[in-house]
Amino acid sequence: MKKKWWQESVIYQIYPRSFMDSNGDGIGDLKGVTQKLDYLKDLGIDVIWLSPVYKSPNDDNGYDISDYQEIMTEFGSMADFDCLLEEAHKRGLKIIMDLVVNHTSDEHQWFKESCKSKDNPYRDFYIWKEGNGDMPPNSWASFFEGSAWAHHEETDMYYLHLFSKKQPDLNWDNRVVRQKIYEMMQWWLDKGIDGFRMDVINFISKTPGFPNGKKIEGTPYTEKEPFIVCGPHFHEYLKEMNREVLSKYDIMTVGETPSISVEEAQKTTDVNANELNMVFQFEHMDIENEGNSKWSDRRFELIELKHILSKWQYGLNDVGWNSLYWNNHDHPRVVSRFGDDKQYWKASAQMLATCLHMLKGTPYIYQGEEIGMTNVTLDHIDAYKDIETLNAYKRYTEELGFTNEKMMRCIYNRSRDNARTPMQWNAQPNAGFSTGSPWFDVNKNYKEINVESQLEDKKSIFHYYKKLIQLRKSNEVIVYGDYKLLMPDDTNLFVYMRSLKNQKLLVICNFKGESVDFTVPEDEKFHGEPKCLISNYGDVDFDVQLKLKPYEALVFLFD
Ligand code: TEU
Repeated sequence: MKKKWWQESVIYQIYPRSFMDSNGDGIGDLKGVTQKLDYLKDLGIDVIWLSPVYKSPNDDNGYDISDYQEIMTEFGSMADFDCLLEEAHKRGLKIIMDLVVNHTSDEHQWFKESCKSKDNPYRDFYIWKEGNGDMPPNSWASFFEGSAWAHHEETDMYYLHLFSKKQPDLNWDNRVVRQKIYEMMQWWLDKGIDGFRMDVINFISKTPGFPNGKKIEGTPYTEKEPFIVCGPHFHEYLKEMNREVLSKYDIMTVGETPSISVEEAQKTTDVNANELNMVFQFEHMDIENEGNSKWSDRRFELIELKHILSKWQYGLNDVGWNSLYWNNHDHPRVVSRFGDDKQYWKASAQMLATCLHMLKGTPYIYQGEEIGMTNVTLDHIDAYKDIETLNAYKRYTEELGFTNEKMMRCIYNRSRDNARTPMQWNAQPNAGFSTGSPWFDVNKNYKEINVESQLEDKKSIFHYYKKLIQLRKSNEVIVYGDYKLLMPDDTNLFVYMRSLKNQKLLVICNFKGESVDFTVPEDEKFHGEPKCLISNYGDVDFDVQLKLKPYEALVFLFD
């Protein structure tokens, strides 16, 4: 396979609302991002993924777009965007934009027109259906609670919204809709942006007839996934988009694809398929789910995590390409989730970084991950902002019998707001994020966990990430080596090997807050001079038997 720049890159996700506020209004903005470009350059990343910065009423923090070609007023102006792009490019950093085209905001001009009458030219831009008597057209639930259909009084019909009521789904089966989207993408690409992260892109093609699936226990709803995930025209539309837009530029694309299977991911990311470069699979993000619900207070099990990640490593080894991530704006902070954010905060954050960055694929870092930012525990539900969290709290406590205590535990465990507290820049008020009053609470631990202190400390999590990124640039085996899981049944250690030509990389990660013994499996032979490439407690000489410290990570290169 021909090598690609995006395979050798490391991508850094910015959630602009919480990154850096340049004008003291409490909300992060584009000028704030520009101010921090040198910081990102120093970290060593190659590409920035900007979460949505378009005009939006912010029902879902910008994932509800009312104009794709305008910048959200709170974030600045188009001139600010152009300046950011230019300054990023000057530093050799690329920028990819979030492309949210499964749905728009209900305040988008297209939707406003669509609502006017049944024969409005824009009516068919969205998915309108007659009700079933007094009931919605089918029994699908929205991802944000309640029916996935909203009743429109004036025309007495229902429109589909897989997410909030204010996020009506576009009708991709309408050729004009697709054409409008492609034109808009082209407009951004002609500005010089370097690609797209495509929001729930595998939901764009729905099964005609909108059938009900299996009943979901304890709810009035039925399963919708079989009819929305990688639906009948999914690949056809992606190929069309690629032909008409993507293939004309040297860019990268990553699809956000909940519930995607390995087979579908292969079909989507196969270079010969001409669809997308990579996708975000969700299996390891759903690891603590209870049945269909993410609202659990369970902790993950390492065996299961190893099994999932290995499945994806093997599955996309020859065909396709993996995106590697522990975090984004929708998931809890990894050091709290799979590590220990108290006693072994630093060691476990570094171990987790090692474990992810040595896998095969393109690594993504979510803002604050590089300094080990943690989950947040706000005292009261009223302090939370995320629409998914707030709606779930209401339904689980009012209808499903969860006590406040139980639901708050689930929220501490899984809420998207864990990832959305402002970036911790220094120990000044509001963590240096804003001179005003931040739109969302700063995590109380900002005096201990912040960028400034970690820049000074050569042994910090920040410097460890920096080294991991540098290693990728100087060791092809990290990018292209084949993956093999060792010791699959070990409940404490995640051990794997990467190999390319004569080189072998042995990665040993201790997921336990205790010492654990390691013995090289008998059938594995390592030749050549072993070199410790990186480790989080100081370098160690290779031996066939080792004692790993709590959350220790060791990477040996055999050359
Ligand atoms: O997320 C899609 C998605 O699957 C999430 O809603 C997910 O189910 C949930 O966050 C898990 O808790 C994308 C965006 O990343 C998210 O921020 C948006 O809310 C959503 O699409 C709608 O645009």
